[in-house]
Amino acid sequence: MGSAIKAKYIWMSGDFVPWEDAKVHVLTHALHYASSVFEGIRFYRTDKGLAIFRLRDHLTRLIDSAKIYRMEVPYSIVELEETIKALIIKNDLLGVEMGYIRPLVYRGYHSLGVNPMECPVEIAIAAYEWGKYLGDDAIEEGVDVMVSSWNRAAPNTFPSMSKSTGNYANSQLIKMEALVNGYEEGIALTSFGTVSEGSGENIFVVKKGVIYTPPYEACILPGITRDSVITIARDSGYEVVEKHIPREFLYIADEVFFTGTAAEITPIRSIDRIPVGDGRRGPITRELQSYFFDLVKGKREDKWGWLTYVK
Ligand code: PPE
Repeated sequence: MGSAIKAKYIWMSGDFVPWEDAKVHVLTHALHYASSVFEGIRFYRTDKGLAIFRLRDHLTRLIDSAKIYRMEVPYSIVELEETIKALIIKNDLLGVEMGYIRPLVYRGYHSLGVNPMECPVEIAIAAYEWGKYLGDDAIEEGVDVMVSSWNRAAPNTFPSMSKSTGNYANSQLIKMEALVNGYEEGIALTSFGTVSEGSGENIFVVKKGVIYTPPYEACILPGITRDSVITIARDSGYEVVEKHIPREFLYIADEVFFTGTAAEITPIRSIDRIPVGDGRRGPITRELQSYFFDLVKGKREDKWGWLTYVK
């Protein structure tokens, strides 16, 4: 078991609260009914100081996620941006290699019962040092994954375009099943049997030089890393196609990889014990990784204005 995450402060609806005091009442609505939405954002060390990756896009998605659940975030994007920068500085994170920001918008304590609308909308933001997601070697060596026996939620059930905590009950089933069976991660299918995404990652498949990824209608989270990789791949001259992917296409692919804020770009080296390609990270995956890591670490021109410097 890894050590618990920790930093100095957590920002809670306007105050910087010492880490160990950042608590909620046990009758907080979100704890009972998953009435909360969140974000995961990474920041990296660059030569020009710490840079947060696509901060504005993540905060926009946070507000959109909340809107779907009729929650109004009581702060503007600009206020949240400034708060996050201040939190990173207060937490003494300016010198770290990389870290993670976790904003959470949730229905707080007032009354119980399914109706959330009487409960106040609260917001908390954590920021802490954080390394790799799927193991230290995963970025180079790739991970072994299984196709989950759990599907992603069907359309018009749990909206996948909202990064709602409720969706992560399903993610936990996918993740636990994979781990207890000796895999690092699971790939979930849609209720129609096509490829959807990992428990916490989008998925890309490379075949004959063309890059495929499932569309929004495959009940995926509209990943910001996914969008970054599509943009980077097209900029590198690749054809990227968003279309439904049959399960068996995974087994005959040349390369498969996950994308996500936490997972970054992680190669998949086997699926259900069938090697992907020759069972190692492929050349296109490697090329996109190096473009992506150079960009987030400020070693490449920030063409699309994706970096927000903390200072
Ligand atoms: N799909 C799911 C289900 C998902 O949770 C994530 C992010 C993505 C796709 C990729 O989205 P993006 O980060 O915008 O590229 N998962 C977040 C939480 C992971 C966790 O274990 O918690 C993350 O990567 O921060």
